[in-house]
This record gives sequence, structure tokens and C-alpha cells, in this order.
Amino acid sequence: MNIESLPHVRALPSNSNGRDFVVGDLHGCFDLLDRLLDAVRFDPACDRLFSVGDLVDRGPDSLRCMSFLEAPWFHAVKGNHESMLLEYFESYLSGGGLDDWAQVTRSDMWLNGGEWIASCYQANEARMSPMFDRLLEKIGTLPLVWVVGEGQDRFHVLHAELVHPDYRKSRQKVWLDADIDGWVAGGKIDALTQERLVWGRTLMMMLASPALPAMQPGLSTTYCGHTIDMWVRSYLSHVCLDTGAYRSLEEGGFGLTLHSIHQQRQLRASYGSVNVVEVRSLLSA
Ligand SMILES: [Mn+2]
Repeated sequence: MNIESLPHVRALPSNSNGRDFVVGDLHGCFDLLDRLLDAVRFDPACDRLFSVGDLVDRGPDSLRCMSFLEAPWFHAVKGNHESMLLEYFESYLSGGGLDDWAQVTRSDMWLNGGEWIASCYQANEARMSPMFDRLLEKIGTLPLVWVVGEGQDRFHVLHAELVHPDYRKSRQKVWLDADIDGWVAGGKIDALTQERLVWGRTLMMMLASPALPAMQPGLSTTYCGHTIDMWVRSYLSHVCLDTGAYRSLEEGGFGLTLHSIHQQRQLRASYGSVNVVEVRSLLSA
């Protein structure tokens, strides 16, 4: 499979038959998403669920979260945890074996919550399980950005941020819809931007401040994750939905957030409570 040939930025039309939802970083928290989808009576026949990536690692059920990739209503982008997984299995994906399993325990992927993959390793054949192989190939096909709908209805989904390489010098801190349209049409994305789309924390850590406007003129609402906070934060049209799903296994205040595009409301599920709660309405800006 030639992963490099697939486009990094892909477009989908608005959902004219059902509703759209976006979920924050899953990190293996399958049960929490299950509860949220029940709470909104998600209808797989017409509704769609977008994921900001980081389906795997750290939480209890990474493989089941990966298996959402086989559902036709599920649309994810690549997070940095998917990138680490693909990087580690690059030669395996192109037909190589896995003889040196001991090496996996020293990889970035393993050290960042990837121990779960041991349960998918078939030592007698020095291969991963067929299900893992199938889902890993799916991960290889994920884009970095989804562009959904047009005009007023348009929104984006990506893992980290659309911060512009010239953000220090220029008044324009982030890429705009017109730039992203160029990428959809096949325009090249510079290497630094590609890195930021998946790994960047400039906006949510360095630039984040109460003075930074929630919306950026010219940039449609862009749902992202990657940087945990107890609350959904909005800066320069980015809405960060990573509210620390896996951290709710041990701490209060965190959970998995599901955002409803049509209702502009958010629900949250956490391991500390059996209830799904409405967080607050947002995007008042
Ligand atoms: Mn991440």
C-alpha cells in the first residue's frame, strides 16, 4: 500500500440527512464513547461521527477504538499517536517481519502508552493479528484534515492546529479557508505545517490567553484535540475538544467530550460517574 499517495486534506459535503458530531481524543476509552452515542441516540444510518484522532494508547481499549475505522459513519484524522504507530510499523506494512519484538519496548510508541499492542502480537508467527493488520492499514489511509460542508455550514477537523509558520512575524497566526481550499485542490503543505497539524501546541499553550479572540475571520470553525484541558477552549476558530478522557480513570474533572454540530452543545462522559452530563453551550463568539 502506498500511503504517501493519499491526500492529506479531504473534503466531504454537509450531512443533509442526519446529524454530525465531533469527539475529542479517545485514547482507548471505548466505553465512554459508547455512552455518549447512546445519550444522543446516534443513528448510524444517517448520522456521522468525526474524530480528532488519537484513538489509541493510554486508555483501556485501544483496539476497539481503532475498530471504529471500519464503520462507514466514522471519519477520523491522524493524530500523533496514529503517526507513531505507522512510523513504527512502516517496514512491517510494506511486507517486512517483526522478528525483533524486544525492540518494540524501546520505541516511542511503546513509551507513550502503546503497551497494548503486545496483546495483538502473535509470537509464534512473528506477526500481528489479522485484525490489527487490517486496522493499521485503515490508519494509513486517514487524512490530516477533514473539510466538511461549505459556506456558513463549513467546519474542519484535525488533530492539533492550523498555526502558520510565520505566526511570529505576521498578523496572520493561522491558515485560512482559502489556504485550505488550495490544499484540497492538491496544493503542497510545507513540512512545518504538516508537523503542526499533528503535533503542534503553539496555539493552545504558547499563544493561548484570554485576550486571544475565539474566532479568526476567514477561518471556519476547526475542531481539534491533542492538548488536554478540563474545559473546551476556543482560540482563533480552533475548538479544542481534548478534555482528558483517559485521565478520568484516576482524576475528577476530566472526561470525553462529544460536540454536536447541529445543536452546538457538548456532552461529557467520564469514568468517575455513570451520568453523561451537558458541559455548557459554546461558540457564543
Ligand atoms: Mn495527541
